[in-house]
Amino acid sequence: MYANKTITSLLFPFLVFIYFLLFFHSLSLLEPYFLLLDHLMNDFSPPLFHSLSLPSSIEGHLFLNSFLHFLYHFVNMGGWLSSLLGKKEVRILMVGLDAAGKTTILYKLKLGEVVTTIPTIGFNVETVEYKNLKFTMWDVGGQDKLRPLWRHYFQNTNGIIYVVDSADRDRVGKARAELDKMLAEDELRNAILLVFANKQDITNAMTTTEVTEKLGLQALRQRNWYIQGCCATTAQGLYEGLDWLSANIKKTMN
Ligand SMILES: Nc1nc2c(ncn2[C@@H]2O[C@H](COP(=O)(O)OP(=O)(O)O)[C@@H](O)[C@H]2O)c(=O)[nH]1
Ligand SMILES: [Mg+2]
Repeated sequence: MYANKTITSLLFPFLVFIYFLLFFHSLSLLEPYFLLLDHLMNDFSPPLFHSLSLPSSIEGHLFLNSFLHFLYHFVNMGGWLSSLLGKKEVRILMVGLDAAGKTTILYKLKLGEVVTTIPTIGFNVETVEYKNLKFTMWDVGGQDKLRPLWRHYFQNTNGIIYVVDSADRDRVGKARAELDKMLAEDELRNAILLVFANKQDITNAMTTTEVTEKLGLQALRQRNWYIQGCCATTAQGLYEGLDWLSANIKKTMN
């Protein structure tokens, strides 16, 4: 009788806890719909409001918008919880020569706010965090004096995105040299490599086959790599590349 009571008193809070976890998790599954709704509200709000005869006044719009934001953050909390419980943090390093298109890619992905930090003069690091995903990015090919600073960002990197300007035939040799130096770093030995052959929209740009050859990718040993042609300004090819990255990072993390 006494033991029974103890078990029940322990079981109840436990069940309540599990219930809340499941509740938040199920909410996180709805996130894409909330995002879509939010997007629609922001971009097409006047026609949408008229057609649905929702309040078209500024106050009404603000109210709906903040309500959606509240819902969105509420839902995101579920995502945060489930990432805390299950998924590990994923770190992606995006590097390449200046003007390759890295910043354009980062903004095009619309993952959130891009934060620029300048720890030392001449070393700009841009970061974006999206759920359990951390993007860190900077230009390579500058002063070698700054290289020791990079190490700090290498640890626990799951994937490298190397961005190449396919139209820049003059500097592809330099791009190769920088890639080789990067891949020689011990902390990056387990990181998989995605090469974005960017600016495919420019006539006479090198094809992915040409970029593969010029970077010497075929010669890479013990490195899981993939090359994807893309155009950062139109986002063409970006998601195909990231699909490969996420599928292959998943494999290494299990
Ligand atoms: N035509 C074309 N221009 C691009 C493309 N991606 C980036 N650019 C341009 O290249 C320049 C450098 O891009 P940016 O993102 O600042 O390069 P980063 O130095 O690697 O960050 C900018 O003027 C971009 O608009 C592309 O796919 N096609
Ligand atoms: Mg940049």
